[in-house]
Amino acid sequence: MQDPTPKRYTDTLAPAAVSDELLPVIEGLGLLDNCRELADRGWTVVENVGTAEFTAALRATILKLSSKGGANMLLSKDKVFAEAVLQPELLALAEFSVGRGFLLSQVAASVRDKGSPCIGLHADHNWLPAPFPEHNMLLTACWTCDEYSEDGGATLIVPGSGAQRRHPNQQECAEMQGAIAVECPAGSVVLWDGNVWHSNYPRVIDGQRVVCHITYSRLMMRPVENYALAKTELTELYGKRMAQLLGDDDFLDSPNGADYSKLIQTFNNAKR
Ligand SMILES: O=C(O)CCC(=O)C(=O)O
Repeated sequence: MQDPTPKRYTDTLAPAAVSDELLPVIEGLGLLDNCRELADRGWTVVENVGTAEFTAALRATILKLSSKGGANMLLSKDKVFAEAVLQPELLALAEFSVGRGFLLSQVAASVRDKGSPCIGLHADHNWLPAPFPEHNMLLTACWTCDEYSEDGGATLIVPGSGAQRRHPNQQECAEMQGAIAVECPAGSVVLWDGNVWHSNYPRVIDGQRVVCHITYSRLMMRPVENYALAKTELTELYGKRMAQLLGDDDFLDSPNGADYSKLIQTFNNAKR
């Protein structure tokens, strides 16, 4: 008879380790080197994810849904996004990086024309206080629908920055010393952990750089109890501090996609 009590771990898998259960999946997909790169330098590129037709469909759908340089809250807007977030390569690398039972955090898109502004140097652990933990909390996967080149406005990375386990300061943001462009063909997925300092280059050539930005997060720090259905009533009854307790004071978990009006406030709150 099967033991009805599930095995309970008392240890924690080391940040760079691949679990016994995940290893055959990673090996089967040929992603062992990508795991090593994520662990050692904090970023990696997987080329030829999905088919060229899929990437073309993703690009066309993003362009259809985007306004003012992008779109967010995309998962339920077209099946192409569900297919993207469920790609076996992405799921395997997300489990490696942010742990079994990881969550989808965001499905957004950017469309960058010639002259589009740069996003600015940052680490995606932006709502975590420094020093960042040893285990990664947030994995970003950028599906490139166009070739990534420096002139084309590719993502830039500061190699070695992740080891500092902190946010870049204002001088580092201005200087971006040692930054390199991530160069890869359309149909690649560029992944980085929450520690790596990154931004993007200005696009100086014609045409558009279209990218689907997917983030996965570790499962922890969600509230134990979910008051989403009672939130409006509780906030009306008890006011602003209740709104904060129920997550209305930050840009996370917003019903219409990331609420960028609260972005700076969120990042500041996380550091105080
Ligand atoms: O658009 C890019 O190249 C960088 C995007 C980025 O910084 C992010 O998704 O955190």
